[in-house]
Amino acid sequence: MSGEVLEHEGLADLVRQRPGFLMLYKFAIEELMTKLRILSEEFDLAHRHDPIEHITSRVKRPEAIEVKARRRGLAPDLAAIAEGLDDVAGVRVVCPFVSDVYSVAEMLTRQDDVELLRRKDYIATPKDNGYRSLHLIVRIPVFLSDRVERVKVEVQLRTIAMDFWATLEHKLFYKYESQVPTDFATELANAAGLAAHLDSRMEDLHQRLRGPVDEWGDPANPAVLGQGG
Ligand code: 0O2
Repeated sequence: MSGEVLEHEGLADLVRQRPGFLMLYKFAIEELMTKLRILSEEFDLAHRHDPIEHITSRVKRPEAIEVKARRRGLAPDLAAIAEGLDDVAGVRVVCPFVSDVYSVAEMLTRQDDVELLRRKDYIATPKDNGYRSLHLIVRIPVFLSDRVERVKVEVQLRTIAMDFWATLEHKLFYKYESQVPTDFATELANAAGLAAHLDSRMEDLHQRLRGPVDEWGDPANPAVLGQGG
């Protein structure tokens, strides 16, 4: 067993022994979920379309933090984890249409207290296996009794079709220990292509049904879909 592995053994225990550490990430998730719920409800009221289908979140388990810290070669302490791991807090936003993914990302990151640290667009440039999603690493303030902490959260935004593919791929192969056999990898990439095709057809229908929109994104002709009044 290498020295590095020995050093990291017990990191999960250290995380567990400091409940305040993971609690900060839980609070950051709650703040972000509130922002997203407000965007969802208000956009729906203003534009008669809810851009968010559902939201899930998780705080990374101490064991998973230990494994990732080791893999990243981080020092086995809490400050190094806070600095070096971007996804201790994770929020996943599932949207109906691809255009919603980008609108939600835009509405979220233009808020004054949301600092965008990194943006990875796996929709514009899918991963080799076919994975598509928009990833944002943001930092948001968490107001505590005696101080303000700025906490990182990974936000994954994707459509229902992207989520379907990613969830099943995660079950089947993600973190598969050995190399995924070529024929399976090809099947997976083809399935991701089908999901992308489905997204583009549904987006097309969505745009056609909405008809022309004014500068606020509202239907220029409110009679479309009986949206008058
Ligand atoms: P889990 O189990 O979902 O928490 P990393 O891979 O994290 O070392 P980076 O640059 O942070 O490096 O990764 P990236 O590419 O931004 O991916 C972060 C997260 O996106 C992953 O977290 C997954 O949740 C998701 N993801 C990325 N690639 C794939 C993929 O090919 N398939 C699926 N299903 N999900 C993916 P974790 O911690 O790796 O996994």
